[in-house]
Amino acid sequence: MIDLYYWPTPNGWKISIMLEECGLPYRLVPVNIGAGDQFKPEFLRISPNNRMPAIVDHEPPGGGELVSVFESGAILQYLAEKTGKFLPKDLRGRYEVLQWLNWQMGGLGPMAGQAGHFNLYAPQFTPAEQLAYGQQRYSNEVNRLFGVLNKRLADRPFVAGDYSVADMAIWPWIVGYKNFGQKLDDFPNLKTWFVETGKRPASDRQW
Ligand SMILES: N[C@@H](CCC(=O)N[C@@H](CS)C(=O)NCC(=O)O)C(=O)O
Repeated sequence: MIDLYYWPTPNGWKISIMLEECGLPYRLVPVNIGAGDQFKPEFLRISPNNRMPAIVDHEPPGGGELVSVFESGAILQYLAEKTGKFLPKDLRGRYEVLQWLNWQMGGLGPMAGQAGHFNLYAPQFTPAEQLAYGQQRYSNEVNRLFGVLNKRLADRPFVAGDYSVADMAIWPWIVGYKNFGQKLDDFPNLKTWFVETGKRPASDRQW
């Protein structure tokens, strides 16, 4: 059994999607980040960066003590290694996927998160004239990243080889594209991939 420390956000969805795709039994442990659950000492013991998602695996490969993992990219990699699914075993295929997983972790996720902050959240508290720079900076960067992904998807159905943890990491960060100041019609290859990936049953299971 795996405990999934979870709240319904793009980073949380990545892991619920992977668990569903793998058919692994799991138990949801809600971490209400609006109520401050991420700062509770028992959660910080698992996730010292006070961010969800995190997992605790009660049956780790090879047995032994429980394994806990935080950071969604590391969790996806752990689950892929545990199950042998959605991450190729050969060197070239593996790094093809891992580079795009890391592209999401280091680029798309943080930049889209900031774009969402300036476009959606900050206007509730901050005068509009103070927000334009941040809104433009991060929306432009998301626009660039969407362009990179669109180009990548010009001649392939998935981001790297077969459907993989790279697709699972990226897809939830396209869902809120309007909040990031983007129009999917500007990125036709990305749009096709987004719509098709959204039809997978696991993409629907966002608790
Ligand atoms: N790089 C981390 C980011 C996780 C993250 O930012 N989680 C947010 C929700 S999407 C969170 O827990 N926020 C709580 C807070 O800001 O205190 C990952 O991918 O796991």
